[in-house]
Amino acid sequence: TNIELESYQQKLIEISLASGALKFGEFELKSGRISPYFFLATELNTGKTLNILATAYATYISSALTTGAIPPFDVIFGPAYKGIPLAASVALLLHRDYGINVGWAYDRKEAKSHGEGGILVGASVRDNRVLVLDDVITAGTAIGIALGNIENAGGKIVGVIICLDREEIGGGENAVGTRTVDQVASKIGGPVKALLRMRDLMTWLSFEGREEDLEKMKLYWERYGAR
Ligand code: OMP
Repeated sequence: TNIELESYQQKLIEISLASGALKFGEFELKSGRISPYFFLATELNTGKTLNILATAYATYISSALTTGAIPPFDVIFGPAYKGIPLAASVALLLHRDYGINVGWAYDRKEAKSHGEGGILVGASVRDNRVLVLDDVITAGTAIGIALGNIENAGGKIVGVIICLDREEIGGGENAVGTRTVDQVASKIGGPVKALLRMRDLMTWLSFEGREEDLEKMKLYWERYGAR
């Protein structure tokens, strides 16, 4: 085992590689950047792999609550679509394994014009403290939509937990040189934490002796990494 990584991190990296959720190669990102790696959380799509992913979130969250790394919250929120099963399964594990009972909620991509209406579903966020779970933050576009939806519904976002922080500088004219996660953190006035960061993947590659992949990661870091 690699002593620089927590055991849930190590497990998550290994199951992600084995299931094809984490790949090294050449990939075009939403932002247009060409990346030497890609993480696709939806490839963790069996009971076994979802268990490892959701357990990693729940383990991190319960310990971060204890240390004060994240503030207490009332509702776990998973942005559509990929965040929805995450919010549900992590809420379940927090209760089952740690006795922490919180609500869970998500947004729709399109507002419903009939029935219950509205864009948010599940536990009410109004006047509640909301912890947002998501898969990946690169340039911060995807998460921004969910944050807006929660605020419009009267929720107080107290933090964001993502699976992978690509540790890139944000996009946009005024954002040059700032870490995307820091931009999000200052917007919500709370912590943005990750189960894995790009540097953890590099630690793992180095430990495994995968020099070629590591070299490409370093080049990408030089160009887009938040130093
Ligand atoms: P931003 O909206 O630029 O922050 O990118 C985040 C989104 O990009 C995620 O919600 C994914 O849809 C996608 N993505 C990944 O899933 N994994 C990656 O490794 C990189 C990206 C990406 O395109 O940046």
